[in-house]
Amino acid sequence: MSATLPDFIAQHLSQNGLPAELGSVIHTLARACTDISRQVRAGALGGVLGSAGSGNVQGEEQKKLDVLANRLLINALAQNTAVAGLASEEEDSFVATNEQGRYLVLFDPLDGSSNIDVNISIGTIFSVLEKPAGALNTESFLQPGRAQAASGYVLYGPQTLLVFTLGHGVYVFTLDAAQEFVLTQALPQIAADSAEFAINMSNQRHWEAPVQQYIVELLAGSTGSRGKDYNMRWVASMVAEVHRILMRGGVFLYPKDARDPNKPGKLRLMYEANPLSLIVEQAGGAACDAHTRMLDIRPIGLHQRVAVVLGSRNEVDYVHRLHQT
Ligand code: AHM
Ligand code: MG
Repeated sequence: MSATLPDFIAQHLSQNGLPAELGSVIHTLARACTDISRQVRAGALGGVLGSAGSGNVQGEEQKKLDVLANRLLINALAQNTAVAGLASEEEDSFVATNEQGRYLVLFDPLDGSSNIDVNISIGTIFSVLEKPAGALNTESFLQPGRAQAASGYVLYGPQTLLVFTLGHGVYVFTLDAAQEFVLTQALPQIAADSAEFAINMSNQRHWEAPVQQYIVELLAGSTGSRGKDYNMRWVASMVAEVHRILMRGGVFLYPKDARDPNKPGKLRLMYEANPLSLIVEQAGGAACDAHTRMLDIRPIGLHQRVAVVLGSRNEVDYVHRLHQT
């Protein structure tokens, strides 16, 4: 069980007939995230907290650590000849890197930005796609989540964890004192049923009727139609919510709401929803946008937003059914 990342990757690639370049992309991501972890842990001592004084393409305020993490990832990935191009939540458009590269990497450099300055878990989320033949353009990246060759995240919490899938189950690594990732859990499974939900309740009045109904049922607990009491959590770092669900089940919702008709959700399909949905599905859970299975959505834009419902299969299926009636 205590394999180091290089040992695990070598064995996992050969067992599953996967290309060495895919392993090298994971190594590069792991190394860059080790650097990010170091910066996160330094906090005020490293002068990395606070606002960067800039905005990203989506008009969101960038934190110093958002900018730093983005730079560390771009610099590391650009040096890997297996990476043809990358796309980041913090960049306006894609970045071409190595013409001969086989893979495209998409990432949210630091998810949970509002938690950076308050010492609450944040993370890096990544998605790896095969580059289609021909010239690299935005279209090259617009592949459904089902096509991901790998996805995962690094969670900077009480421990720094690397969690990823190469399409053959999910593996969890813990960063040790020598800054090496060591395998600490293989093939976690998300229970089909759960009694824990995560949603930002402050948006309640903006939700559509099926989500309103679902949450009313959960809040009614054992006195309502669901017949059991539910617990609620909201970290405001999706990466941390997904990790909790991976460890002990639950359902996470960031639903569509009525505030801005141009934004069918807050979260981003390519940098957040797809990579985390692949992790959830690989662990036996389910993910959708309330209507369509997340991994089947045909992307139309790099920064596309989407509604998200993911986690324990029976809860996600139930929310899906509520939207069909
Ligand atoms: P970010 O990528 O700018 O950090 O935004 C995404 C985050 C998610 O991690 C989290 O689920 C959500 O935004 C929290 O939103 P809210 O501010 O509504 O709690
Ligand atoms: Mg994010």
